[in-house]
Amino acid sequence: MSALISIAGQSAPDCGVTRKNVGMSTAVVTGASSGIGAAAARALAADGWTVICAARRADRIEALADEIGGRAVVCDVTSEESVAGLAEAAGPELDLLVNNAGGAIGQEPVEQADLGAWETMYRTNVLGTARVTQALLPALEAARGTIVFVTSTAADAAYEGGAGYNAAKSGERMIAEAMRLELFDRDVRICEICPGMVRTEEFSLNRFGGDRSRADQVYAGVPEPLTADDVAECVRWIAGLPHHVNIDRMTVRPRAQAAQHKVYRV
Ligand code: 8X3
Repeated sequence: MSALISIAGQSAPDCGVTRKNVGMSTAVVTGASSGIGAAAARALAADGWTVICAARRADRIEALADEIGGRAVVCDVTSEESVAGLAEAAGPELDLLVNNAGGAIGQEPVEQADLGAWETMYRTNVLGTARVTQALLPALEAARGTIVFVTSTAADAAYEGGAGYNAAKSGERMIAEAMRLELFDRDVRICEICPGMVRTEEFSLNRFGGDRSRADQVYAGVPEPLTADDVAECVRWIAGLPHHVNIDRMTVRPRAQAAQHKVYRV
């Protein structure tokens, strides 16, 4: 007989899907020092995961790990040595990898773009993600694990000034897409969450070199941009699904963003 849950005083049958029992399961979240990464670490910990919080800023991830009962591993995804240390810390079995490290730098048209910034975006979003994934794959396979790639709607369509970031996020998406094919007969879920406009403490500030007013303009008048917690909820939901359920790609935008360029502002 199916269990009953109560919604606003009414009883409704549950959906019949049994979420994973995550007791004793371990997750690595990269880019966990702020924004979506930190929020994902909190959401997973609240669901019972032991979370290894990985990022460059030791003070931030140590505070987060203390708060959620997880572990902090200082890791720079652009460094082989650093990522090898993360793999060692994760151990021989790992249930979940959330590839979140990365970000955007600049928003100049191609004509004027700083190609050094493009290199940095490629090194973090694409090569960093590939490096971490390579290093942790044996442990993920040993545990029948899941990889969640946090990409962006910037991988869906180009926009003015977006080319460098569009290319980096598209590159990251292709890692997920290729791996899902390459591993079709191996027991690792390959999932992607593709967020649209998310207002976090640092994303736009980093993009515009610390220029607060430019960063604020991105969200000006938008009734409710997504928050890091909104995206973290998607991570948590995917991670807890039964292992045979693979969410290939989940696109999540604020209600006010009907498409990349079509944003309702008051
Ligand atoms: C962020 C989305 O629209 O700034 O990943 O490219 S956007």
